[in-house]
Amino acid sequence: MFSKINHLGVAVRSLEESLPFYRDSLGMKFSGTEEVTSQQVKVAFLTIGESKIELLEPTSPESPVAKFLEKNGPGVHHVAYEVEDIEAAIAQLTENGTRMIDAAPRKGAHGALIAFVHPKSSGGVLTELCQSAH
Ligand code: CMX
Repeated sequence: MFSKINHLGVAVRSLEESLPFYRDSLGMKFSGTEEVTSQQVKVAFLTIGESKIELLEPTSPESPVAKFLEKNGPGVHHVAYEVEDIEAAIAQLTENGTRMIDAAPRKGAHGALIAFVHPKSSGGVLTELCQSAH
């Protein structure tokens, strides 16, 4: 059901200030920015080999990422797993007693369908299910 890690999400105060470390110092490939209005974030994706990092900058003080930054400061925010069928993955996790933040998929960056598991149900790690657009 879970085929691989799709990306790691990193909360930042400013994409512009955070990009040079990943793009220039680590040499990751920067594939542009996108605003995800449903999540109140602006994201930048960087890739190295098959691995991706998603930098997340809040676009509103109500954004989950703004609240995270206020409490913890910048840092790793979530782990996203690739799933082939997100509805089936949500159904299976719910059946197993896992607490979902999203009972139904939402639209994420790059046209993917996403849904979050509550960190209280996943050992304190905010966990995202991600069904990539093909
Ligand atoms: N990782 C781990 N724990 C987290 C967390 C995170 N990223 N964000 C919040 N928590 C913890 C808090 O520390 C808190 O724990 P304690 O009760 O032990 O203090 C608990 O979750 C509840 O947090 P809260 O601040 O009281 O509640 P919030 O209103 O901030 O909601 C959460 C928390 C996880 C439900 C909310 O952030 C959410 O719905 N997240 C999913 C959506 C999201 O993060 N979107 C941004 C990324 C979008 C994208 O990738 O496109």
